[in-house]
Amino acid sequence: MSWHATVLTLFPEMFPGPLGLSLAGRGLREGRWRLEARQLRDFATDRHRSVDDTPFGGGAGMVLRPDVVDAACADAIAAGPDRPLIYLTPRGRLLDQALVREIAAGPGCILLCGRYEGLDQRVIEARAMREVSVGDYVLSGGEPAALVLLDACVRLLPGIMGATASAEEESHADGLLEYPHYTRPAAWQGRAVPEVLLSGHHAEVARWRRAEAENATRQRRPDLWLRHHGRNSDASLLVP
Ligand code: 6GU
Repeated sequence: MSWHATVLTLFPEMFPGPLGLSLAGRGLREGRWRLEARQLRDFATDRHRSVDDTPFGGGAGMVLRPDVVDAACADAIAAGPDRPLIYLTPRGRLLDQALVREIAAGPGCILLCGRYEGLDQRVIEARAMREVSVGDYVLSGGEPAALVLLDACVRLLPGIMGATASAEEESHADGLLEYPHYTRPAAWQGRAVPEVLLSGHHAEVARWRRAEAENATRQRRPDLWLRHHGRNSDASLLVP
């Protein structure tokens, strides 16, 4: 059985979207992973097919009904059990490469995309949903976040990256930002490629790249740098 993603959404037309192209799209057509987008409205029970209602306590916007969402969850769980049920919300834990690895290593996932002001808290608790955010900014719905999470997972699945260098050689895999890249021409608009890259000295190239990755991480992402050092060095090296 291949890695199986079910997306619960009011906009199933957004899927597979960009995941139907490039490496993920090829993987999908080759059956290396499976994607189902289910219309939440199909689980409404009234004749108006309503999925949302006004918030208790007042305020702007609408809230997704727990009964409708619960029925959609039950259906997805029946179609493929043992998958984590993830609610995409800016209130969630920030997605990082460690969580991506964990989800990619399992049987797949069920992704619930929020819209409107939110989702009734009781169904989040009743279904023990994991709440995940893709960053500290606000999207109009969880769908782009679901596409981000799926892209990050799918590229780690066996056979997706093919001959492309190992997925885990890249940015964030070792907790560092990537080193800068160069290709031909060797001189362009008066800018030269760093000498060491033309030298053919593989060990020196590797040393240069490592230093560039570390410098970029220290300067651009001190948060990542601290965590990287916590994991990779002894405490005395934390002193600058
Ligand atoms: Cl998962 N959803 C929405 N609506 N906005 C977000 C997000 C998710 N992650 C960051 N911003």
